[in-house]
Order: sequence, then structure tokens, then C-alpha cells
Amino acid sequence: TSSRLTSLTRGPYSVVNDEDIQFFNKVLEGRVITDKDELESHNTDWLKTVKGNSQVLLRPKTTEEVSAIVKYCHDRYLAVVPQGGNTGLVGGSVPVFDEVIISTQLMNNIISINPVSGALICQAGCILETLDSHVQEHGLTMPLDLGAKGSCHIGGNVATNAGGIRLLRYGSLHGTVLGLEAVLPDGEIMDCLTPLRKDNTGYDLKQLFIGSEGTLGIITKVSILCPQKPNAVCVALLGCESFQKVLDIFVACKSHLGEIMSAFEFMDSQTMQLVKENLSMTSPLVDYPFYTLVECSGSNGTHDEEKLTKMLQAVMDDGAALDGTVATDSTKIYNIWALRESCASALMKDGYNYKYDVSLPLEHFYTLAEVMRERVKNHAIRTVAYGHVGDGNLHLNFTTAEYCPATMALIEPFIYDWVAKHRGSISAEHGLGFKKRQFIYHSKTPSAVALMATIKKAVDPRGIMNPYKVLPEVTNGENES
Ligand code: FAD
Ligand code: S2G
Ligand code: ZN
Repeated sequence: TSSRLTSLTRGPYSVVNDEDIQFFNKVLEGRVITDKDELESHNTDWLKTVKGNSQVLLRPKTTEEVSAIVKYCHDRYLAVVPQGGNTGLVGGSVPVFDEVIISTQLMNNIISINPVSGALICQAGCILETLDSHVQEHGLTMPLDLGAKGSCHIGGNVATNAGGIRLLRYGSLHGTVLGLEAVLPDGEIMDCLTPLRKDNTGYDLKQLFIGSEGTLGIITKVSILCPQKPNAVCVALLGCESFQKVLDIFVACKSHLGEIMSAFEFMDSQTMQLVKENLSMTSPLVDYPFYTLVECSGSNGTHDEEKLTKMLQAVMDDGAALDGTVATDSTKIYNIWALRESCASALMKDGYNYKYDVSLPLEHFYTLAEVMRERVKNHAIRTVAYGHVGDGNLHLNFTTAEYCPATMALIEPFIYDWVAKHRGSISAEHGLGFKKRQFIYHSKTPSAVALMATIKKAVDPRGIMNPYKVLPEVTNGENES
């Protein structure tokens, strides 16, 4: 755990006792985990950089069970942390001290799919990949896709307002989520679960929960708009000599491909080297300083392939691209995507991963990687840059064999100051969680943060819902009276 934790004191919350465990067992019929070994993976984040010490993991199956246990925790002044697939990358999904972990793991029922409107209603614990395969049987696709799809829950996706590789095409969850059901910090059930695309009756409360990272309540059901499944998908991997050429290719794709472009990602050469070295992956292209991955998803494969090939010809002719390959069969498409989607796992093989997920104006986008690579130099095994160029979202990562305070001191707060100075966001899609909350002022004004704290206080006056996360100042609720 980074040094930050040492300066944090546990809030004045109650400590779980035997009576509490008895109550939880009465409500959850044995779906109460207190075994230390079983708790281990739920107490540790995916990056293995933050570790809590919860003594109990609860596995409810229904909204009513969640409501009963949250009401009990509220009355007993027990802090809780909602947990989905535990793939979050900012330490938001694990306890900081001994918060009760409430997992959506067993809340995985699909409630309804409307193949005409595309509205899917499901429980929050449905795994994204499972949902995607399910809705595909109805000619639909999920409006988001991310490397963690095999483990992340749709409730966690909504709670973190996850972006991912399809945001360029289908937009953010603030647009595709139609409705939510959530359990509030006092156990009340907020039912805003509607499959309607339009509903202008009062404040749009679901928007508050999208991106709230578990600090306002536990999302128990999601209603989301699933687009038509594309009939044809093709992918191109191109090699080029500079980041400026990456942007030139992006502009060419926008004009040649238009609405069929469904993803535009980039990787620098150090990233390609990383996945080759750490995961023995192979690239269909020889080495280049930069790579772009372009995906088209349309209704007519022949037309799409024609457009993609024409685009490829154009960028080769004008020298934007030095080389390129087009994939139309699913295996080749899968292998090209695997290069990009394996970055996170490849980084973990080095040891400790300092992970930064920032938005930047495209004119400054790759400069940060160059500045940081120079600054960190031989204090890291490597510095790699990849990400969702189409969204202006850079993923910048550094690794050392184990956590090194000297390396961290070279990175933070410099990287956040640089991003703020260049009018970027210090967290594009992963959220603030525990690890980044004290940098919120790099991207939000004090009055905005104060309003967030007012909302948090109004919704969670006792501060039991995921304390120590997202907002820096919010104390740990009222003192026990
Ligand atoms: P968890 O990690 O369990 O929780 C995340 C946060 O949401 C925590 O604060 C938790 O308290 C809260 N939470 C979880 N469930 C609920 C609920 N039901 N109600 C209320 N709060 C809840 N993220 C992106 O945005 N884009 C990417 O491209 C992307 N790629 C990734 C690739 C890999 C390999 C990995 C490991 C992660 C990636 N992520 C990405 C980060 C992560 O997968 C997302 O943040 C994801 O949405 C988290 O879902 P989860 O179910 O794992 O949530
Ligand atoms: C991605 C998650 C992993 C990382 O790959 O798009 O959002 O390494 C990221 O940051
Ligand atoms: Zn990402």
C-alpha cells in the first residue's frame, strides 16, 4: 500500500461483532464469508497496490437482501464497500480499513431484453462478457467493451462510468444507461429502473449514480440501451513513424470510414515491446514507433472492407502509414485486439505498476509520455503509452520490480500538475477511488467539489457508503451519538 495510507485514520465506525455476523447469516443464509484466505482476494485490488482488512464479505442475491443488510449497517454505523468484479484500477473497490464488503457476485440475473427497443434490464452483478454473449443472441450488442469484460460487473461499469474501446461509437454510459435501481445508504430502495429512452419528470437521479464509485449507494439493477449487433466487423493495424502521423490517420479514418468506425486505439513501440516480451505475443507487423488499431462495425462487410482498404491506400500513399494489415476473419481480429487488450496484464508481469489514465487535448497527448519517459528515465523498467485516441484518453504506465518511493516521487504530483496545466483531466475513465481522490482539485474547482460533498452528505449523512473514496474532504460522517 502506498505511503498515503499511513496519514489516514480509520473513521469512528463500529467494529463488526459476532451479533452482526449472526444477523448477516440470518438474512443471507450462509452467504457470509469470514474466512481470512477467502477474504484475501476481496481485500486486495486488481493491481495489488491497495489492501484492506475487512473481516466479512457479504453475498446478497436480491435487492431486498441488500436493503436489509445496508439498513442494518446504517443503524449499527458499520462502513461498507460495494464490490463488483474487483477490476477497478484506483483502489475504489476494496476496503481501506475494515469496511464490510458487499459483493454483487450472486446478483446475476437477466430480467428482460426487448429486441425491438434494445432495452436490457439485468441485475448489477451480471458479468459484462456474459451479457454481451446473451444480447448477441437477440441481435444486439453491449454498448461498452473493455479488457476486463470477463470479470467486471455491469453494476461496477455503471458505478465507474467505464469508458472502454467502444465509447467512440456508442458514447458514454451517461447516454446508454436508461434507468437504475439502487439501495441508498439508509437501506431505502431507489427505483428509477425504466426502459424508456425519454423521461423528463424531475431530476435525472440515475446520472448521480453513474460514476459515483459506490459512494452514494449500491446499484442493484441496470436498464441499458443495447445497439444492434453489427453484421460485419473488420480491423486494421497500421504502423507509423510519429504520433502526428497517428493523428493524421485518425483524421483520414474519420473522413473515409465515417459512422462505421467503432474504435480507434494507439500503442507506442514500447507498448508493443511490452506485450511481446512479457506475454510472448506476436504482431502481424514489423517494428514501428507507433501503431494504430482501427475497427469498423457496419451492416455490409463488402462495403466496409472497401472503405477500410481505400483508407489504408490513402494513408499509405500520403505517407501517414508505413505499413498496415486488414483483418476480416474473427481469429485475426481477435489476435490484433489481444495485443491492445493485454497491456494491463503484461504490465503486471514487471512487478509494480504506476498507472495513469488521463484525458488531454490531442496536441499535447503524446508529449506527456515523452516528458515522463525522460523524467523517470532509469528509475523504471519501462514507460509505455497506449489508449483510446478517439476519446483523447491516454493510458500512461510505468513499472518497477516493486514499489519504489523514489520513482513515485518523480511521477506524482508532477504528472497531475502537467495534465492540469495542459487543460486535461487527471482521470479520464477509471475514476478517483482511493488512490487519486486527493488530486481531484487538479480537474475540479473547489466549489464543484464542495457541491459534490453536499450531495454526498445529503444522500449519505452517516458517511458509511464507501468512505475514504472519491472526495478528499468528506470526513467519515457524523460521530456516533
Ligand atoms: P469493482 O472494481 O468491483 O468496483 C469499482 C468501483 O465501483 C468501486 O468504487 C466499487 O465500490 C464500485 N461498485 C462496484 N459495484 C457497484 C455497485 N453495484 N453499486 C455501486 N458501486 C459499485 N475501465 C475503463 O473505464 N475502460 C477500460 O478500457 C478499462 N479496461 C480495463 C482493462 C483491464 C484489464 C482491467 C483490469 C480494468 C480495466 N478497466 C477499464 C477498469 C475496470 O474494469 C472498470 O472500472 C470496471 O468498470 C470496474 O467494474 P467492476 O465490476 O470490476 O467494479
Ligand atoms: C485500457 C485499462 C488498463 C490500463 O486498457 O483501456 O483502461 O492498463 C485501460 O490502464
Ligand atoms: Zn481504457
